Amino acid sequence: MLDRAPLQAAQREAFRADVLEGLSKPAKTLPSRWLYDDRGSELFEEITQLPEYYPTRTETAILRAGAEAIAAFCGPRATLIEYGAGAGVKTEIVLAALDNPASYVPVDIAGDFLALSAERLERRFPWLEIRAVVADFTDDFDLPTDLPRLNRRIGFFPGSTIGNLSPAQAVAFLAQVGAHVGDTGRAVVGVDLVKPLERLIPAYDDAAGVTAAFNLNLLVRINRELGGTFDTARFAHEARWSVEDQAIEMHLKSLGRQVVRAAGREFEFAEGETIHTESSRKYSVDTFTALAAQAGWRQGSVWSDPDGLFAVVGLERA
Ligand code: AVI
Repeated sequence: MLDRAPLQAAQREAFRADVLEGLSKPAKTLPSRWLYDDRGSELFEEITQLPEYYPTRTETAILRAGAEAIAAFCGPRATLIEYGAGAGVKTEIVLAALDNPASYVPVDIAGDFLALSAERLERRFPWLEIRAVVADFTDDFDLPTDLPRLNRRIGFFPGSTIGNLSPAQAVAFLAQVGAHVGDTGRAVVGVDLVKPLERLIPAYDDAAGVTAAFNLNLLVRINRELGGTFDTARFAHEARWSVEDQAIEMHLKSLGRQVVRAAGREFEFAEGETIHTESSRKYSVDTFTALAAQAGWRQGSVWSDPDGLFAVVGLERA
């Protein structure tokens, strides 16, 4: 069994540093990756099942309907590298459709989760070589050096998580995918498309309050891991549209004036002041392609749903 203690200690330190920095800014903010502790990951799973949250079911339907064409785009004997691994059903759809894939390389920071999903896939595809990599895919990291060299590599990034990165982070990430897959490689990326706010806002502020619980859980995590004194009843979840960034922003709004301790410091909140906890950028196929072009990619094929809610974009090296 791998010793995860050093990684966990480093994570805790990074969390502390981000909380101290983010809550000290004039416009308070926290990086969205901290939303995903065990409870946060469970709540996100619940979000994906909500009637208002269209992205997961729409992307899954696109992958199902386009499986053959996507497999043809990837080509035979491909090595599939999935960033943020183990989305489960989506991975299975693609792996089952690929023509005799050489190997599957899931990359995820959550080592235990990665091991579990790799085991499950091993049972489903016993003939497939699976090489799990524990890494934060938004950081620089190397793939195992002994992966098959001659096969075409495909970077697979479903889920529209690309939207949770800033444009600069997204370009850096796509450039790293390009370095991983090489000149002959390709990428398949899930992109959530711009659409009317009547559809977007409820997807991030659902009637059952699951997204609110997901957002507020960040305060619970700060209380538990960094000795915080947040009273979750004194903050409210808010989902708003930023015209400038073309993004849904999640905020935690202070319901009154208050002082909260966290990570050994005190932070003052005015009534109505917010912590910005996540941006979920929405693209058109063209604005996404323009972004990918900055990282050395050009548009290959695009698969979408009849209502144009979501796109799965196949990228080729420019
Ligand atoms: C993981 N990511 C693509 C989700 C999104 O839609 O931006 C995270 C999420 N936040 C609130 N609901 C879902």
